[in-house]
Amino acid sequence: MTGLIIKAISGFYYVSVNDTVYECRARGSFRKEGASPLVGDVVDITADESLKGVIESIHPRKNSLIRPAVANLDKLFIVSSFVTPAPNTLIIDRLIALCHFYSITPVIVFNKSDLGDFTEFKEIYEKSGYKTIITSASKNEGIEDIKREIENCVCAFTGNSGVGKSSLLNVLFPTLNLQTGEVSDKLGRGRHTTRHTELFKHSYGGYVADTPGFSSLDSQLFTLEFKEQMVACFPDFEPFTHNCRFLDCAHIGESGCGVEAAVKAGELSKTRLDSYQSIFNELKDLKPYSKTKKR
Ligand SMILES: Nc1nc2c(ncn2[C@@H]2O[C@H](COP(=O)(O)OP(=O)(O)OP(=O)(O)O)[C@@H](O)[C@H]2O)c(=O)[nH]1
Ligand SMILES: [Mg+2]
Ligand SMILES: [Zn+2]
Repeated sequence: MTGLIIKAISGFYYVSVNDTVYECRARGSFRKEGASPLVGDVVDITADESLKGVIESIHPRKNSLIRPAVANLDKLFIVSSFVTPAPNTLIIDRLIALCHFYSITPVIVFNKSDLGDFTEFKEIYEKSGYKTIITSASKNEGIEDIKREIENCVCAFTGNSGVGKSSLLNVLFPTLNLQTGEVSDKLGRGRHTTRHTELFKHSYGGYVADTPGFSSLDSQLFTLEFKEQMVACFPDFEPFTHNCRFLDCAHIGESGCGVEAAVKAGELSKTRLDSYQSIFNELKDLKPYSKTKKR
């Protein structure tokens, strides 16, 4: 049988086959091959009447992310909230770059609009051509816009713990009844209420995943492949790179940089260039692995 992994908890994979869910173990060889199954994987399983089974093989993936740990995404909703925690453009921009790298469409969501004004943030991302939605899970704002975006695709909600990912999904699909958590500690950090990634089939054609929130930047951009494609992961720079004086301009402060000029002219947000330069600096010393063996 062929099914979709909708949840993975402590070595068990829950595989949905025509809406029947089988509790599966992965064949031992996956671990040896370093290719563990992921939520979102299409898999072939063998199972018995007790709805227990074994994952025999994983179909080729369109893409896969480490965090959130999910495969075959069409779209990623990058959720921030106005306060506790406040939007961090570097985190948002890293996630957007990752989306471009893996051919996932990013949608930028600013939640908790009942607590403040997101106009400034919305402008940054709309200027760069991204779909940007302002929502309030508490006041039911922007929910229709999210609905339109989740239609007919496999998508996931990601963002810091406490921004309201599960709350938004509960407003969209009240029957999910997902657990949500107070943001109460003094630093305004969420409590990591959602503990695992789970895909839900919904009535608008497709699947949506709630995922555990994170509390810091992660390092999944640290690859040589990403470094080589980095400029393509900032497609909003493209209209301006033609104006760079030097053909090999890296947009890190060279004279006559077209991207910097666009920022000065107000055509591109400074935060986008700041994020690019910050990622560039992180990756600049990354080199192909040396073949020299350790003694
Ligand atoms: N004022 C306000 N509070 C909200 C809104 N959306 C969510 N919250 C509150 O924010 C807190 C965190 O919400 P969750 O939905 O648990 O956040 P999460 O992003 O799922 O967090 P993790 O599961 O830890 O990653 C809860 O107390 C919610 O009631 C909103 O639009 N406005
Ligand atoms: Mg949650
Ligand atoms: Zn340049």
